[in-house]
Amino acid sequence: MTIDRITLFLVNMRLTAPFETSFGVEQDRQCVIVRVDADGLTGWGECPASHSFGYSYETTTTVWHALKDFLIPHALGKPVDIAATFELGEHLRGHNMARHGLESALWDIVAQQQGISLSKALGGTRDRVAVGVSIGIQSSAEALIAKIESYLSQGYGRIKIKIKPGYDLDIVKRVRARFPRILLQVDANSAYHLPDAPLFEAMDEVKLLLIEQPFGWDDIYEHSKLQPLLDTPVCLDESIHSLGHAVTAIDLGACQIINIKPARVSGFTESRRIHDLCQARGLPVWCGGMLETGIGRAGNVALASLPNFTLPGDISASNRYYAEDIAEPLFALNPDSTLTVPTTPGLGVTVNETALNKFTEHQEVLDTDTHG
Ligand code: OSB
Ligand code: MG
Repeated sequence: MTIDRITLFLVNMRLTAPFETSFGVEQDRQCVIVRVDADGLTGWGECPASHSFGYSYETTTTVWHALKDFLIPHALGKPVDIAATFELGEHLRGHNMARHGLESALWDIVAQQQGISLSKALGGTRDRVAVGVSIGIQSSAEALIAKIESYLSQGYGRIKIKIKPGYDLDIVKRVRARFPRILLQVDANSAYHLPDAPLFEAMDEVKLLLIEQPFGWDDIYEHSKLQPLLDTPVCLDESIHSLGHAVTAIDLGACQIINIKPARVSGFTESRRIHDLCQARGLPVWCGGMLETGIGRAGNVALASLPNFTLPGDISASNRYYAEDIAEPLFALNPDSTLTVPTTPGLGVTVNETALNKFTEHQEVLDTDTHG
């Protein structure tokens, strides 16, 4: 394809409630939306970085820089495909969320050109994907239990709770005592270190589905020392940025499950490679979330339709995040705790440009005139 024009949107959308993790609290969610116009078609992607550091070193500012000053000038006005864009992105040595935003928009266009859904284009095999809900840190155990009750009554069949030092074993035990049979998992977002291993050994009795990213955001070694001490599977999120990291983690026995977020690993191309590796090595994967708008959510749903995504994803219904979204139709929870995979060509959602403009703080058009 030949890209004529790329438009970047700095978007700010208010979450229906603040979302607190071990690295901070967020209510006004910034992201960068990428619109690509090529061969008479329009594709969309989302870079779910935040206004500030926390989950990773990427922010909306670094994403903008990587896209505007490097990726986009090299992509405009000459024939490009997804493989070439992936190779180009490798030169960045990181900035995976920026890469993902552009790559997603290209996948959207390629699937439209083939007249198939993104799910089909990626090799998806399911028409519905199992999902759960990720619940931020609450003010008390009672407040957390009330939230869980509310999400269970909405039909969510898997609950993930965020933990941090001082809000961990005791809270998790109280939740388990109140809900003895639910599918329950925890996410520490890198808040602990190896000397905290006894805390996680004590969690074995709580019968969690998995413990997500207990140790450093870039650590694999300490996790490899923890996993053998536990019956509960360790799941890596922050530490896995590439296929190479996944190979290292599996070879070292650092985890038994991997959370794949396309934005964290540079896009759908690398996501699929990690998916295939895990399938061959016997590890289940699931699709994580980054509080995406309907654009990023559609991509996550498509990815989660691949066969080895056998655990419920952090891809909740649109109304769990935003009162008003920028893409339609909204994703709604089915009674069996699934979301339906779109079947129309491409991402399968339509961007509501009125809503997009309303939430856009800044926008910039880059085209072959500016980057001839
Ligand atoms: O660690 O999975 C995480 C949200 C923002 C950043 C990191 C994480 C999360 C979530 C929410 O857990 C997942 C979602 O529902 O989008
Ligand atoms: Mg996580």
